[in-house]
Amino acid sequence: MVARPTQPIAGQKPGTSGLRKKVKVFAQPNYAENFIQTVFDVVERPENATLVIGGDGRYHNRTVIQQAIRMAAANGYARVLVGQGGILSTPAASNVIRQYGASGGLVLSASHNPGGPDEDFGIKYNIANGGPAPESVTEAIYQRTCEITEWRMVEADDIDLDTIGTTQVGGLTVEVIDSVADYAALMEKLFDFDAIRAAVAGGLTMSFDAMHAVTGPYAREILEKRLGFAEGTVKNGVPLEDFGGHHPDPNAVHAHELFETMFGVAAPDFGAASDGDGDRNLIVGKGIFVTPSDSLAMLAANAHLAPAYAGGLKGIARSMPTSAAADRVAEALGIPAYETPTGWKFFGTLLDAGMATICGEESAGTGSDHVREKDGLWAVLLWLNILAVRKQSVAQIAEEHWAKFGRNYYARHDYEALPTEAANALVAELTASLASLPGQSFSGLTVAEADSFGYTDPVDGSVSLNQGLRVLFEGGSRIVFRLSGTGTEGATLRVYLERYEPVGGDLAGHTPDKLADLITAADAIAGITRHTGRTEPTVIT
Ligand code: VG1
Ligand code: CO
Repeated sequence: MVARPTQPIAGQKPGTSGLRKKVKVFAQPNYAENFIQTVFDVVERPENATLVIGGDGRYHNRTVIQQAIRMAAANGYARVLVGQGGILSTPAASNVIRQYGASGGLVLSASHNPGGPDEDFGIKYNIANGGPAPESVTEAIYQRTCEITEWRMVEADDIDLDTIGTTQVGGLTVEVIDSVADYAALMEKLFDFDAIRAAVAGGLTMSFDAMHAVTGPYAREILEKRLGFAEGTVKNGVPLEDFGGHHPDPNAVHAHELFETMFGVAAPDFGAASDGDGDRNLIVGKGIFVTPSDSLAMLAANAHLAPAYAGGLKGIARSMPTSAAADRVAEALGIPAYETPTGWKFFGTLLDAGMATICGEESAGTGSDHVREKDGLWAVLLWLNILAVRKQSVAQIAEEHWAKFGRNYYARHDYEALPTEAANALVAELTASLASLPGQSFSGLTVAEADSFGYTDPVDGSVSLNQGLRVLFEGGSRIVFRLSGTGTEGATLRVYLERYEPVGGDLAGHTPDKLADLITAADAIAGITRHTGRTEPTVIT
């Protein structure tokens, strides 16, 4: 064992989902090592603990995995489970942690951020329940990064990550495991694969864009091999270190080919995509985009059609900026609805306590109590299970849903790569004006309430303040403003726009038209152009 002296490195504070920085930052001497040592220093683990390691295959993944193995060997772990080729999707890593009783896992990913030598890398720690470390743990990690004086490793060669099998690294047993097998087996337990296979045999077609990211091998195995979709159903199925030069972010901008397919003449019945680390899902039917907030509501309303959820749901949880569509389903089902801050880490306590079964975020994240992460392919398979049982199109299912519950027109406008000072000034000024907003009107909309969202976890009582600024209008429309916690360049302002159209109203409208007054109001309320000089968002999702 060798101990390497080091010094604290500023800025190693985990954000919404782990520590994300440019590869060039991570590749600096001691950068990844300091962070990993810090994790090993502060997290709870028994003697002889098992650690799971895997990533989304992006550039720098293998380097950090080899170093993490040498460090785990010097830090008292008994066993490391690592995905073959260094690959584990985020939901698969969550499953492996749970299934093998690991004390936690290192998930190496910057998710939907681009990859490559000049792009992004990330490290996230998940705890023994398989979920992202809660704020108490990430805060302890951060404090420790400010005090660290040495990190430890054993002197050992790189192991062969590509061959399944067991290697000794000092006293540590390293097992390279199949990245896909356990996850695919879990999916077979949750869903009615026979029904989906029958639908495929009967002509159901789909297109899945893996975006050259981690879901390629999972989607090929499950969709093409086990469910019988035609070869070629999975597009961009080979994980690449730079995702083919694209952003592995499943939205209309970065997955535009899928949109063109699904809105084209030869569209298959169902279209989907996932992100860099496989925890997000994009759902597009023939000629219809399903917003993630609507998808959450529709999945919750139909989940009983899949075997794992046939007994009903215990509750539905959504992040605060996610539309209230899921709340209406919860109300109809007579189960509780929870509203949490942004980020999957806030769902863990509710899932562990059996208070919620299905959770979702407007950012294309949906999942259930089968793991403790959002799960892109899980959402795709639940949709397929529902399509197979209901024998209707996505459009029919959506229309019937809106006819029953009303429709929450919804969009998110992102202003990316803003100067940090401008974004902070906008937030500070808006925060100061919140108290004066109620009663004022903007583009014909009157503010009913305005606040800064704070959350008290109903299970452990922990409090998280300043989780987004909410402006609620009379009649149920809403604008939320918050700054992203996952970016690596400047600041990103997210503006979430929502308007509720009740049953009997205009349910077949065009979203931009329906939100036009809110878009104008957002600028009037927050001074977006005044602070940032921007007149248009960079991305609309
Ligand atoms: C974004 C999303 C949030 C999601 C997070 C991690 O965070 O808004 O809903 O949980 O990314 O997703 P932020 O702070 O940038 O808004 V992933 O798939 O990038 O790990
Ligand atoms: Co992700």
